Amino acid sequence: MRNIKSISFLLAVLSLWACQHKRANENKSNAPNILFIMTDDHTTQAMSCYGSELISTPNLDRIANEGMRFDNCYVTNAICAPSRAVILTGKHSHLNGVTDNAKVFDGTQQTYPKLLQKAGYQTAMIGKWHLGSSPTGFDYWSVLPGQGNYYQPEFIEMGDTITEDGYVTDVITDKAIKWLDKRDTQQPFAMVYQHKAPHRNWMPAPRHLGVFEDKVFPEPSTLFDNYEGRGSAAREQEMEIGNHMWDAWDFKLATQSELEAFGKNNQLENIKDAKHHDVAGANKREQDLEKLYRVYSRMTPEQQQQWHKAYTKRIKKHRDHKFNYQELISWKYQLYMRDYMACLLSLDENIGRLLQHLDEKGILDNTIIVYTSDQGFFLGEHGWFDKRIMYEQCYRMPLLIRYPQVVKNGTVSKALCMNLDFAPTLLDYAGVVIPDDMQGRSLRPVFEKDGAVPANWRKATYYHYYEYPSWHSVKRHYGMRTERFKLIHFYNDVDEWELYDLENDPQELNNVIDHPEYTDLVPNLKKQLEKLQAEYKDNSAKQN
Ligand code: SGN
Ligand code: CA
Repeated sequence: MRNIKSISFLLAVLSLWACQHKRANENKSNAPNILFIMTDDHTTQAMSCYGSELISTPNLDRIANEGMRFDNCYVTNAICAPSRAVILTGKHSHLNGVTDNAKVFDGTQQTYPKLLQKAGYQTAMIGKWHLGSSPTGFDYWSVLPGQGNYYQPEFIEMGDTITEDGYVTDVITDKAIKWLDKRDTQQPFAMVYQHKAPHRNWMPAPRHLGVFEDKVFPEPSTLFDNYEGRGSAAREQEMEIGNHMWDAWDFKLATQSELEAFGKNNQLENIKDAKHHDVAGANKREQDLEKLYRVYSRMTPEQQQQWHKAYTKRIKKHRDHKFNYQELISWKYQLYMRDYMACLLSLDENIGRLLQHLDEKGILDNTIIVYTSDQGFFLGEHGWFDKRIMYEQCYRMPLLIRYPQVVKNGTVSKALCMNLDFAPTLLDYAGVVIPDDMQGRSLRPVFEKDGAVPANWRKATYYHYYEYPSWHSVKRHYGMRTERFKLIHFYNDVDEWELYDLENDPQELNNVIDHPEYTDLVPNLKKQLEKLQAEYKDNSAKQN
């Protein structure tokens, strides 16, 4: 007995020594590892570390508590591909070429992963990419084609298309962990780990189907906004929960027999291809069912049963209850929230799983962990879903950074930041010279002041959105946000200015551009905006 005890003691000592020895050998350069986590359409209103009462996100909160939370980080162009291209290049859309989702990213241009790779980093890109061309600058890549699918997703892995069993958020994390375990531990790594969730049409993991069906989410105070006091852009958009969401696709209001009948009656070509059509008109229900059927048919029979079990109750209520117009909006808001939030549960779980893995490998603290989303999102504010318009909920990005060697834990910064700053920041800490043509700034001075705004920091962020006419009909606009004011110019088919005094009107309900008390201020702000355009070399509005 005694012998066994001393042998196990000896083994324990040996394995501890081996483990420490291995860690000491790891990553000989002092360069930190980089884990860049980005989700799609996740907004600060749905993160408990930003004060949300809609949902609890304990693993994201952990990154905030052990790092810095940025309260004023803004996107330069609030839509998927453009935001990703800005992050990779550190340059605004008009210079990197991806002004809207239809543009293809020119992968021959300079990106921060390429510069890291050149400096000896092992680089990987896993998950949602959405830039049209194949990833460049990565030793390993496995990306969703286009928007990707929630269930049994395809991946393009180093050029080959493969289909993986499972739920997309879990699969992306499995791939990330697998790559981390296989990499060469002598070199630092930079992993870009990007989720599809919680993008429309908000399909939760099988284990989270139905979890919020009995929950009532608090409504935002502007859910019934009538857009008075705003311009035509706010009135003419197509992103209202009440008018522009689809019963089957968005709210999952389709029965098992309806979906099965649809499958039997329609020989859909290439049924597993989740192509989305912009549809309207008399056969709207058919087209709505088709959209849902395409993603529903990807599920296993068991997953389909879980799906129906989860949605039966809401379908029945929707059919039996007589809603008036207002009640219908409130009801649809609840259905939207239930699925959006359920998608976040698997996201938070999986991010927790990845953090734990880094911890177990002993590399958590020498890894810079960034958490962000490609832009914010409307969760019923102004009656909307989606993004694109330069109002706070979608304009503001979540940004959490954990790197205990530099970033003091539990700190908060109000410094005005942009997604343009991510590349310079990561290069800076990797010890790589920041190229002069990158337009962002390293956040180093902010970290050095524990989040306080550095003396010579920028006074305004710059924005330019181009995708119009297109999905959701948000007009072209550019603008600027200072600590207190937001100035926006809608152009192309209109010529309208909006000014918001965020101190007096944080909900952006009153456009004060023509209010007498702001008359003196407006020309100065316009001048400041022109200066920003000159600084960023953006005269693209004049060409459109
Ligand atoms: C899809 C969605 C839109 C969404 C765009 C862009 N429609 O087209 O609602 O704005 O993606 O999103 S859907 O019916 O196909 O769900 S982005 O995040 O990729 O920019
Ligand atoms: Ca997005």
